[in-house]
Amino acid sequence: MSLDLGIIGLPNVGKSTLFNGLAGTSVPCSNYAFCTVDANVGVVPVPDERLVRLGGLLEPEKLTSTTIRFVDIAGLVRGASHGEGLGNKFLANIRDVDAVVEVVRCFEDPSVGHVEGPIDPERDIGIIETELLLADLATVDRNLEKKRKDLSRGDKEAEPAVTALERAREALDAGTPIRRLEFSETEKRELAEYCFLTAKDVLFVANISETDVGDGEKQWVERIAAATGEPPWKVLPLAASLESELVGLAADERADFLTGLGLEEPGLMRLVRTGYRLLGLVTFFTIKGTEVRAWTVREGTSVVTAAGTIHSDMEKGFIKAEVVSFDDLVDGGSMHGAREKGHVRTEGRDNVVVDGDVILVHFH
Ligand SMILES: Nc1nc2c(ncn2[C@@H]2O[C@H](COP(=O)(O)OP(=O)(O)OP(=O)(O)O)[C@@H](O)[C@H]2O)c(=O)[nH]1
Ligand SMILES: [Mg+2]
Repeated sequence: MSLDLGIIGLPNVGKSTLFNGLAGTSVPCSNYAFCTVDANVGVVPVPDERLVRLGGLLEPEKLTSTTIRFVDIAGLVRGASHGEGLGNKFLANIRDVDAVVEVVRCFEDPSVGHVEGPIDPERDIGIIETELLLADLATVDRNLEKKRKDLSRGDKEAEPAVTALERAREALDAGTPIRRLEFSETEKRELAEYCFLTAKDVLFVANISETDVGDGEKQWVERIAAATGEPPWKVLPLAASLESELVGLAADERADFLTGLGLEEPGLMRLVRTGYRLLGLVTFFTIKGTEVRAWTVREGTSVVTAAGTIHSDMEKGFIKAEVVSFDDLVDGGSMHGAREKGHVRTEGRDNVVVDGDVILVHFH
């Protein structure tokens, strides 16, 4: 799998600016609301120090990163569900993402208008939450009606869907995002097809002023965490305008630029780390012929399922896997060296993949 993130927020909060900073692109960003109409999609390699180390150690011809996909959509406004602004049809562009990145404007800039007036993260978060709740409510109503009809026509199979949708409706009506509910496995299966927006995990990006980088970040993180009831680690303070300036720089200039700002790494790295933590993702590596490659799976994935993400034949014909941790491979200096030191384990199909595992799959 590749991590798939949808970027949302009010107009003019810096979504496209952030997208450019993350995806290394230059889609239009400008000081007027609804600059973005059609969604921008960017796929970027996930930076991983370990992959670079493996490259140095094993000298493969090809190093392939795992990827992350960003979708930047139009700004949502109060009343979007009733057709205000661009409406909310474009939310369909992010129905199938793994998680949502909500950009909250925390930068003051009189030259960049805010659709609601003064800077007020709490108000903005409330507006977006309401619009997402209403979008989901519309989805529930459309489908609940259909399923109820099926049920009344004697289609017993519609029953679990009706029950699950009724529970979702009750929560949405009370202003509760679907992700806060506990569902049975059956209910989860029934609801999965509707791709509810409020069911998705959310990572908040506080788009702060350049002058708030460092000491000024904390206040924004605390405010957003308090307003959302989420733990502070789910709020990432970033200055989108600085991130987008990084894009045009060469690697050494980039390092100087970051150091000058007192930053250790680009926002992309921090966002990847938070995104992986949010979704419980881990990275494993494969060495095949002349290629060393990184892959992403959910925590708790068995090695046979992980093999399936590489190729379905590997899952079907799975025999066994040779597994060595990244540190042990580095210690051995090569696969051969790691074997000699007894670092390489032979594992069966149910072995759980751990972050940093280097895996060699044997299959028919
Ligand atoms: N001062 C300052 N300006 C910023 C920052 N981030 C974005 N901007 C400016 O704000 C304006 C809007 O930025 P966009 O990235 O287009 O905003 P958006 O959220 O994509 O807006 P829509 O596509 O209209 O929904 C642009 O003029 C940006 O240069 C920031 O961190 N600081
Ligand atoms: Mg935009």
